[in-house]
Amino acid sequence: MLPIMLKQSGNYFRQQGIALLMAMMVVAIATVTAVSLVHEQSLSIRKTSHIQTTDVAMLYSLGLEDYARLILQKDLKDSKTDSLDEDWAIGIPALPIDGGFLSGSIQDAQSLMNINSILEKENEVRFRALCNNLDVNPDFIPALKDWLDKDLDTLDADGAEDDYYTGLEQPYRTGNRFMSDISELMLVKGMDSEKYGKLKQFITVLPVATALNINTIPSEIYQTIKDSQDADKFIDEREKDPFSSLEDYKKRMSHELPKKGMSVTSEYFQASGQVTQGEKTIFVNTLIHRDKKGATTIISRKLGEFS
Ligand SMILES: [Ca+2]
Ligand SMILES: [Ca+2]
Repeated sequence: MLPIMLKQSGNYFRQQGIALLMAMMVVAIATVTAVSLVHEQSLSIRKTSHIQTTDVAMLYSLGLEDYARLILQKDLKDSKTDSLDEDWAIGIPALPIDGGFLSGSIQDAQSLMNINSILEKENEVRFRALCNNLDVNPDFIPALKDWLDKDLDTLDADGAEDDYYTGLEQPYRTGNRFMSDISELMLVKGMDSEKYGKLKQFITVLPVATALNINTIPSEIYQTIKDSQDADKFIDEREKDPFSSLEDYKKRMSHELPKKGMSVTSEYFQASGQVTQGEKTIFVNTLIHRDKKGATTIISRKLGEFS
């Protein structure tokens, strides 16, 4: 019996893990729903069935968000690094609920290039390499830096500050601060939907400059740090066993990474969910910060209905 158990143990524990996740999620959703329903009853609000359906879907969406926070808190107690073989990285497939179904996933936001960081030279160099590898013309980068920097001095001929944007047919002003949503990039001079489409899956905006987590970055981001010939070995090594530290990386890959801006842990995670109730589908995209003690904070939330 024992050899069979050992042989099956990986799969067995994986299934146990998923069962536990489902239980945590049901509790999270039930708690949010119960609290909200009591609140609604106390206000004695009468609503049409359309609004009620949307409201229930919204509550399930917030339940998914609570579930994401719980699983990230649990993760910090269970592990010292963050990698793609952990429970938080297991997506929730379409799960039946009363009147519909829901699904969700969590992505490590530090697996992506944080374009709010590109005022730092080494990050600009990496971002330029990403553009080059994806065949994206980098002519918008000076204007992006002007958008992020606080002053109104144009960097060079490709740069742009208020003078440029206020002269447009539909005028607006330069940001002069970190972006709060990646779609803001579309406002920057020189950016267009083709470039945005190619870059979008590899970039993000976070409220502070952040390190890249080498246990979660895609090969395309790795290739902005190290030569592409190392990328296959890097992904193979990481799949065998996530890197426990930058020192561990050095031992196994036989070279060092830049000391600055690299990590094996993450603090920012993007939780995404979809809830379908009848004909309505609600989506939620929430950026969560988890501090070193495991406390989670919602940084931003997009909650809406697919039309
Ligand atoms: Ca972890
Ligand atoms: Ca500026």
